[in-house]
Amino acid sequence: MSNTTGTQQITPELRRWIIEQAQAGYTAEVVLKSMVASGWNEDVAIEAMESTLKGHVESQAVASGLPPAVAVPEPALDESPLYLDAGDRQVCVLQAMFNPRVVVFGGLLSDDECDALIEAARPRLARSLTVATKTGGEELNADRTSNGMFFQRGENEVVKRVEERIARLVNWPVENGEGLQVLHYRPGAEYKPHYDYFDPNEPGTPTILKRGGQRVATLVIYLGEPAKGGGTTFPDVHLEVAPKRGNAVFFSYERAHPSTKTLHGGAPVIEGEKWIATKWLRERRFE
Ligand code: PD2
Ligand code: ZN
Repeated sequence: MSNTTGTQQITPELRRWIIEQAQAGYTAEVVLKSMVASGWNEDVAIEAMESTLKGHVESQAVASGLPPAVAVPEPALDESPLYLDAGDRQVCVLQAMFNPRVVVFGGLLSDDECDALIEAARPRLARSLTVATKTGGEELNADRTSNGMFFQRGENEVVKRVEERIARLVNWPVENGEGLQVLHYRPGAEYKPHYDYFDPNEPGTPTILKRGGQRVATLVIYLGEPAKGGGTTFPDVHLEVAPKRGNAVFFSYERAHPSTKTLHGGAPVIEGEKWIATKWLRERRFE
């Protein structure tokens, strides 16, 4: 029934016509008006235009060599709620951007939860490694001068609670998440701009993808705030998110490609110390 809405059918001819109108430069508003004038129900016309143009853009993207788009986590922001119900906590929506998809949350964690994660992580910190995409192993990286550690998924009560809250907030199964990673940045430490997805052109990537598929979204939670510096930057759109304790920045990427504009980095800390917890979300169960 995907091509019918009520009694009016969205035919291949209609889809072709919609694409032709768009290619001829007519705006969505003009095309919609003309469909309604010729007898189409407005809701059917909108659905026809949205699904047709989305499908067209996707097939053009794949035809031009981009990896196909996949489903990604997404908070329920359709009616622009000020708060989202994350199960055991109401989380504030402070900012939402569509391209790149970036959402800033306020009050995702309490101060006690931030402290509990820092204290559990502190004795286990080591110089951060990144995945070596050439081999699929891990390596020291000069672009990432923080210290870090990974919790196992569900490792302790706070980790479990936070993971369940995140799953509810962005509508993505707990099982698709990598373990929470805690990072500590001292003055001068930074994480140079990078993409979080695995580069499809690197030889080690197929091995990495066997476990859970691609990364499709990231949540960076600020646990401890520096006095100066240490924001999360998105250079393609000149955005910088302030590292406010308890807040978090979420971003998703439906394909492993720079067209998602999800290049991002951790700016150098200038004064004080920055602590974050990063949750990377995969396409499928990550076991
Ligand atoms: O610390 C950050 O703000 C940051 C920036 C970019 C963290 C990550 N990436 C990450 O953990 O992926
Ligand atoms: Zn990152």
